[in-house]
Amino acid sequence: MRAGQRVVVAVCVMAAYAANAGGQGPALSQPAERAGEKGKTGATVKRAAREEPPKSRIGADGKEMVEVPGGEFWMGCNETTDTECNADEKPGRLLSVEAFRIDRTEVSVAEYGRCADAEACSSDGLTPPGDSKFAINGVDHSDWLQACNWGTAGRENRPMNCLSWQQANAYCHWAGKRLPTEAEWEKAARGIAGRKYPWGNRDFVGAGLVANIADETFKRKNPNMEAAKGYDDAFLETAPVGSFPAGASPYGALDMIGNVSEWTLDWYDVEHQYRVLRGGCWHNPP
Ligand SMILES: [Ca+2]
Ligand SMILES: [Ca+2]
Repeated sequence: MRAGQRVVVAVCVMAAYAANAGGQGPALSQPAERAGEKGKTGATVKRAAREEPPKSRIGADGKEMVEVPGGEFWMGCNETTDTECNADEKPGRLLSVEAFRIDRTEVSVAEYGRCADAEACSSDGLTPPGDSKFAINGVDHSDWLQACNWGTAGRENRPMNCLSWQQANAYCHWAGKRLPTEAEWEKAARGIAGRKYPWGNRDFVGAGLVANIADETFKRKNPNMEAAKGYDDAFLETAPVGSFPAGASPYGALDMIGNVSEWTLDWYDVEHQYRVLRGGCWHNPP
C-alpha cells in the first residue's frame, strides 16, 4: 500500500528485539528459494533456544507484546486462496525473518500521550483545523477528519491516528523499540502458510466479528462508498484498540486488518518517497 508522509489513518505497531537475539535486530535475512508451487510454503518453523522466558510487557510504554518465531513464511499473494491480489503483492514468495516481538494492539491515544508528555513525541498536526480538506480520488471526504482521535475527550483507548511516519517512528524509539519491517508485519499478521486474513481464509461474512472495516454501518453513512456486504462491525469510524479478539493473528496480534493502518520501516518505492503502510483501515472494504 502506498502512503505519503501524512495520512488520515496511520499508527505504528512495533517490534522489539527478541530477548535471545543477542542485541541483533530482526533484520530480514536473504529471501528464501521460491516455492516450486505457488501457495505452497513447505515452511518449517524452528523455535530458537532461549535462556529465559519471554517477557510479555516490554518497553517504556509497557505494552503487551506477542512473540513471533523466526523462520520462513509465505509473503505476498497466495493465489491458492486469493484471486484479488494487487500487482504489488505479486509474486508471492518465501521469506525468512529472525524471531521478534510485536505489540498485541495498535498504539492508543493514551499511550502516545505519555510519549508526548515525556516530550519524546510531537503533537504537531495531529488535530486537523476545522476548515481542513481531505479527498480521495477527487471525492471530498473532509468529514472523515473528525476520525482523527488526538485531543478528543473519551477517545483515550482509540488507536493513535493521523500521524506521520516520523511521529510513529519517534514513538517506537521512545518505547525502546522500532517499527516493524514489512516482512515482520506480514508474518505477525498471517503466520507462515499464506493465510488470506489473520484469522484464516474465511471471508468476513461467516468469520464472525473479526475486524473494523468499511461495513454496513459505514455504508449507511457513506452510501457511495464500497463496503463489505452483509458484515456489520457496528463501528462507523475507529474502534477502541483490541476490540476484535476473534480476528487475532496466529500469534495473537489484533487489528492487523482494519481499524487503522500501520506504518512499517520499509520504503515503498526505489525513489524513497513513500513508506509502506499495511493493514487497511475503517474506511477500506475487504
Ligand atoms: Ca466499521
Ligand atoms: Ca490495524
